[in-house]
Amino acid sequence: MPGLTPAQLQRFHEDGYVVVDNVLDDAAVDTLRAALDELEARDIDDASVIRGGGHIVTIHGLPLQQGPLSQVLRYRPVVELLERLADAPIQITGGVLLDKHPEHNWDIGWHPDNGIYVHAIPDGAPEDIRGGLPVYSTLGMEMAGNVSCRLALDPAGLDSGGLWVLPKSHLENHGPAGDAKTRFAADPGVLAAQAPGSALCFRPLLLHRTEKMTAPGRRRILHLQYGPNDLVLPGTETYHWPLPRPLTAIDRLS
Ligand SMILES: O=C(O)CCC(=O)C(=O)O
Repeated sequence: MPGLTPAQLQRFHEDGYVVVDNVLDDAAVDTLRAALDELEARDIDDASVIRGGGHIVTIHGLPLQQGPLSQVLRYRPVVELLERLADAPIQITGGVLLDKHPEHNWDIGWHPDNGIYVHAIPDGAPEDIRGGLPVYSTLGMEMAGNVSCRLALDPAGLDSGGLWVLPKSHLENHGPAGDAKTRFAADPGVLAAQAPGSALCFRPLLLHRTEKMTAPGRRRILHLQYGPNDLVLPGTETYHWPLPRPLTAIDRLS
């Protein structure tokens, strides 16, 4: 596994994010791109697969897919990196593909990812279904120990819709107030540029934003979500993904 240096680990803990290069080698990136091409070519009726501009734009519930698209969540180089960052045995809490391209382009202002796929929405919480899956938006620091991992299959940088982050903003949950977009509008933050095969790992409560891509091509990101295996949510449980808990690693994408 490409090493995570002590400086990178420290940066992750202090700033709430780190970019690690070459987590996936070229062969693994090609396998994942081919799996997406194959899924795109199939005419399937799946509420979690959202199409637009002739492409699959979003897949919610990657752990429910067959083959490499779900195996990548258990792929050893990814799992070993995530266990080091979480400093604990981990569970999968979600997985989404985001394919930004000129025909289906978007920008989003500052926000945290304080939502998590759950088995059932707790009593009194708003109904929130994404790609057919229930999501609970946490109000406190329940997700402080979680780690998201954005694996890039294409460049994700300045002109290709990369992610901008606000270092150290993960120390509180800015979600419930819902005003992060205007409150931090004057701060451009830091671009966490990615090369194909790299992983941008960050605390989901870290404020992040994205701009439209202006370059030609696509920006495919596998946004994998993990939490400590002993994560506790008020009045509910994490979604029951069909993967081992705590998560065990596999050595091949096939
Ligand atoms: O990938 C992007 O362009 C933005 C994604 C994002 O903001 C999110 O996943 O919360």
